[in-house]
Amino acid sequence: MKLERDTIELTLAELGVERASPQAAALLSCSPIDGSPLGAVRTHGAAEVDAMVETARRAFAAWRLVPAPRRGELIRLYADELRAHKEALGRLVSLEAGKIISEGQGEVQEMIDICDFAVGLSRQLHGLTIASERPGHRMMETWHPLGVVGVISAFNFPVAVWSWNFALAIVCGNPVIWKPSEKTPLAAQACLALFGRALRRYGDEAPNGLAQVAQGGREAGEALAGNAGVALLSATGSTRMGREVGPRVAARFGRSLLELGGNNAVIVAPTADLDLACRGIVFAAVGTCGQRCTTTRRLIVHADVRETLLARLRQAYANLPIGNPLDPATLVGPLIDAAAFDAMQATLREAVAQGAAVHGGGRVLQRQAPDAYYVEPAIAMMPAQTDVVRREAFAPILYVLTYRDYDEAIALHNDVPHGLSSAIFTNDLREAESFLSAAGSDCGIANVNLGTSGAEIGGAFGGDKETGGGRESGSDAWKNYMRRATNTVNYSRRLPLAQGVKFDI
Ligand code: UN1
Repeated sequence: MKLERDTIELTLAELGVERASPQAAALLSCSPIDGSPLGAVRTHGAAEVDAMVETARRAFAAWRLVPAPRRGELIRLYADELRAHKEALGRLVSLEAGKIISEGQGEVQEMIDICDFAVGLSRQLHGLTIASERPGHRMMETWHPLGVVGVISAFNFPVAVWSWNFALAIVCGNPVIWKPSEKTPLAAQACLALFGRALRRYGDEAPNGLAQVAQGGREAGEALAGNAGVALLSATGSTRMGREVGPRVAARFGRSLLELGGNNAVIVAPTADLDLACRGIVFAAVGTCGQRCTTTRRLIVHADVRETLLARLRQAYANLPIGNPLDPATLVGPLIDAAAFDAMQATLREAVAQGAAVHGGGRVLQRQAPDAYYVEPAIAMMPAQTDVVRREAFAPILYVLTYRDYDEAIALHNDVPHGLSSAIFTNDLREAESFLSAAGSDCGIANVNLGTSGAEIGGAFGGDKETGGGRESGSDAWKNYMRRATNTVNYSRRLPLAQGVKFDI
């Protein structure tokens, strides 16, 4: 398996991606498809990130005064660029992150969807009018732009997750500085280049510095977290990363929006439609090679349907087309890199030590692609929810646990540190409603009769506990990017005090 240079060069040229000169301090991007280099970008040190914050602060002073619907127009133009170059940007996502073509395209579609959502929102940044207890007074709530927004994103959604933040931040009046994953720097350059085209069409109402990209590793991320000029830092990645970033931002009373790990489970009840369950589980467990934060990692199946469901799952797993993600017939592409492969193997060894019977999990296509890491997704039958099951492993490993009564299933379900996504397959109304109730799933996303991954942008995305508590994308997530002012206006000729306090002078 070898990538054609032409595919790479034409894709980057269409998107207008500039690569670093060989003498610059550079970060090399390699494709997980065959390990070959795609190109390098210049990295940015802490001082440069600080300079970006200064530029963004100046941009903020101007951009916050542009009426929100006009700000929306810029995002509308950006969505035009994304529509025109969806194919190429999706291909770049596949080349750089190893996603299958349809998921790479889907990621760009997710960007277009959030842009459309943000354009509509730009006319709906509504506040409330509140009944005042004082005569001749009116109270209201106003939402103002917040300030510079920093975004740290992960390799597995190299463009969509940034765009959730970016599109909303821009219509809310805020410039954005983006620190993409070190593993997917070119996708970020492409997004920036396409935004540059939208800016040129928009004209000079937009200040310089609305979108900037800080490439590099820890240093760039730490600089964003530590700089008091960054009003909101939205960070997607591991819980370990969140533990470092969150307190650093909190120490300077900045705002953070954390979207960290997940250990998502599917419960399959005795009344479940097993065809539906099988399809929902396989997509969510092996899609993106198990590298979504919403990947199904645990299956909690009722004893009565366990054997039937497992037979179907094994059959589906045995027929999975694993290989080059650019081939439209492929469903499972490669892991991101060697470290991901090693971590998966170490996790499987640990699972065996804790009593697992493991099917699959081994490396495949090694001869065809010696510098890439293709694996058979694994199913691990567990005797109990042991330590290894309670940890998030970013690989296609599906742990199987068995239950007999519904309460036991819910207890197992919630007994992990994370709280991102969850699902139940059942045709029993009581179980379905109970799963969605306060006593049911403790996750930010809870579904009935569909899998844990592949959320639409219209809902709020995120979860609680060690997932970090942030909510991005749809619903009222825009409020993260604005500050709220409570305003009271006295239109009377008296000055009555609240709470009936008397203070006559
Ligand atoms: C992520 O894995 O970080 O719901 C985001 C999903 C996608 C987003 C996942 N829409 O699976």
